[in-house]
Amino acid sequence: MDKITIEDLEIFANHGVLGEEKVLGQKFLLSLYLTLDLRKPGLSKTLSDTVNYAELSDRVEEEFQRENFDLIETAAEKVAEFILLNYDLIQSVKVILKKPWAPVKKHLKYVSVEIERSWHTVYIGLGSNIADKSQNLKDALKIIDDNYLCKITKTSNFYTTRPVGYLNQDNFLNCAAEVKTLMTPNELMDFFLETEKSLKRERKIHWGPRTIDIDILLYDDLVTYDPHCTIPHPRMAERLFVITPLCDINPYLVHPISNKRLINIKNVLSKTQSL
Ligand code: PH2
Ligand code: MG
Ligand code: MG
Repeated sequence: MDKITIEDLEIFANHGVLGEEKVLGQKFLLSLYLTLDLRKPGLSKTLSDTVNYAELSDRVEEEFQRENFDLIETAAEKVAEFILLNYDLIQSVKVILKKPWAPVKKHLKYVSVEIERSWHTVYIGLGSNIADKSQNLKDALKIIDDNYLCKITKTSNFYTTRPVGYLNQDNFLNCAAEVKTLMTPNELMDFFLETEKSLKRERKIHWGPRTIDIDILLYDDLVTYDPHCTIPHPRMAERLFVITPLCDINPYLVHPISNKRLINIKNVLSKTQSL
């Protein structure tokens, strides 16, 4: 991917664990590696098709000086987040923050931290079979979209589906959504568990009735084997109530383990299952 680079931007600021650092301030060198598509502005010759590096440098400097942090880790994290939240064209950013006058009782060139942050594309599955099912799905989608680290970019139709697994319960209403997020898989998982709780989800019967269930199905091309946060969702490819709404959003998505397109998975499942 194309990049705009700003290297060793000099900023005077007051980050540091020691009181003296907060009072006196010191020099920081900030390097930014911004990933974005430069083909369009390259051909259109138009500034609004790219990021104005002069304007970005000014705003980043202002943001960097706005608050004083103990850790350069925090200062770097805030810069990455500021850039990704304020510049839609930027997909990812590497931040290197150097502190050449770090209070270490030795000669050194600098102390630095380096982080890389980016937007992630996540597909989620939602289900409800208690009370106002449609309202529950809408409430959950709204809570997710209202979180500043998440944007819902696509939503599927809502489908009435027969219960799978534990059969002695009401029909479900299921849907899926595409989410752009800055959260890690574990942060997203915690956020969804909290959202389920806030919508009065109670866990009594495994696979039993619920006001809302929010599952992470896919997170970029990631494959994890963490039992608390398994991605892709281990049972997604066996369930028509998951695959059908996902196909509304993008039928050509490829499952990163089987390497099969969702539409092919759906066609095979449809031979033995119905919603
Ligand atoms: N969720 C389950 C178990 N069974 N059946 C349908 N139709 N829809 C669901 O969302 C569902 C289910 C566990 O998450
Ligand atoms: Mg589920
Ligand atoms: Mg769940």
